[in-house]
Amino acid sequence: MNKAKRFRELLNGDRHFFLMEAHDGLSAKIVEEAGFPAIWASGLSITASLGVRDNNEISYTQLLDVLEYMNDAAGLPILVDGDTGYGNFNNACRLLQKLEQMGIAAVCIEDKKFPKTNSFLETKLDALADPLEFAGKIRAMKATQTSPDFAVIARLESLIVGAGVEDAVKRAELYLDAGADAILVHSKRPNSKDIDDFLAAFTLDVPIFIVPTKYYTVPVSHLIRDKRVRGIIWANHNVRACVTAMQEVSKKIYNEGSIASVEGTIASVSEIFRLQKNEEYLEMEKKYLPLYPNLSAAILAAGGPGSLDFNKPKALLKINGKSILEHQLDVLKSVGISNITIVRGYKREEIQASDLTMIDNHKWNSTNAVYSLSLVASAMGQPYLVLYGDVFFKRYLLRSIIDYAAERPSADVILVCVKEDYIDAGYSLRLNKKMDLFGDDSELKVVGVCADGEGMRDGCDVYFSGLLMINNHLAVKRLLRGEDIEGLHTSDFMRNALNQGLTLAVIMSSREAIVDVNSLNDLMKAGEIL
Ligand code: SPV
Ligand code: MG
Repeated sequence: MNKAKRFRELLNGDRHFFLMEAHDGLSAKIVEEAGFPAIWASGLSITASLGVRDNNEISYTQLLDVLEYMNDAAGLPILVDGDTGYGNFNNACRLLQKLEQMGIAAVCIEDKKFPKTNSFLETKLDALADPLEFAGKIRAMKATQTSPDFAVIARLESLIVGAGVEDAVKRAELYLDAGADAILVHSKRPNSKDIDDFLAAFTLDVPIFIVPTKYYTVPVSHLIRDKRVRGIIWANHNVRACVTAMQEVSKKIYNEGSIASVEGTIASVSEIFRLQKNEEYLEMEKKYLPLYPNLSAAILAAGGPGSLDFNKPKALLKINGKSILEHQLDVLKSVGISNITIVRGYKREEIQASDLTMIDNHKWNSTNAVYSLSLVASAMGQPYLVLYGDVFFKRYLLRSIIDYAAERPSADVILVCVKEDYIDAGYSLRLNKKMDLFGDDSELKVVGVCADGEGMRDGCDVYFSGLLMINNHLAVKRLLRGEDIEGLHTSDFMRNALNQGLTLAVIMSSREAIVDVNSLNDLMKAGEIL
């Protein structure tokens, strides 16, 4: 439901409601969080917060600028203090058009001459607008609005300038006849006599707004005895609260030459971030910002279908309608990685992509993934990710491994590992320490490579998943230059790396986040990861 409609429902409801003053985006949001159903965009407060007088010193476009922030920051309908409409009927119509376009719910205009003065400073009888001219302004505004719900509220200043209740009633009737949706009757007395007298003399059954700034001691229960009293405006209390708080804190900091004693008495910086919806930004960043545009990745997709009864490279195996390779490319591209190399082998002509680099492993039938990796390594001039062609994983794992690599340049290679030997790889990796109960994997590294069943130590052995990051690309390039490279398995590569003094850091993942597809069962698991 749009804001004008929501305001219209409040107006037509059978209960009074409170409008709280706001003067900028932040205060509008605070009013909303406090629970109010609507906002009063006070002219006094907005001008004060801008450091000028409430004498039409700002233009209507400057008012619109402030309102745009307020309307964006809060989901509440806003009743705008439109002063006298910023000129004659024509200016008031232009104001209304712009407010409506912006999604503002309602405007209140007061029957004074332009330029106006704040009601609590006004004493001159001739400050009042000609009633017929003001009625014409309302008629023009109501004829201008395009939605039926936008509300125009006519504000009576008769009691402010001492023109009396009779004048106020006559004007109210005129303005309602011109199409006003409600009346605001203003008073600066410290008691409710003006309001009580007006309500007694005025007989039409329309919604009435009041502003009890000066008669704040009168209980609300008294003010709402007349069921027509619909909107009660707390008109300036947020700007006044700000002034007191800012004066106190500025004085204290100045006097003490320190901020130490005020910290803890004022909103925390994180509260400011919360009000600014920083969380929302972080979520959007995750979705839309290319995080790692300069990073490269290699996909080792030379292998055949393995034990799976399938006549294509395993990377082309489909999960939920898309091949493993397509899923891998999607996830890489979603974090901004577009510099991607694919090592092809078995049925290499079936793997095509014009925007990616292809390297062919012609010896795919007699070599292992390490040989494919060596072909990539010789071409790489910076750190890079490596995805075995059959590994399937959640996107956050990429971020974990990349961020880990950036934070720890001393980690030469980073391996994503799992606790379970579901891969049946024939080897396990022995870690420097036992995983604790909470899975803290900071500073985990490989200290040995064990053949299967070779004296497993409880909690110290893990399995490589098929996702790794080569952080020290130069050292790995050297390591993969050996003559025996064609016969090496992944476990040999790791042993050699340890022998050369490289650090193989480990990030642990659960099986719910990464699957190496070797069987139909794995295929089903991979489908669940999506
Ligand atoms: C305002 O809040 O700007 C008002 C109400 O117009 S008053 O200040 O009481 O005139
Ligand atoms: Mg005002």
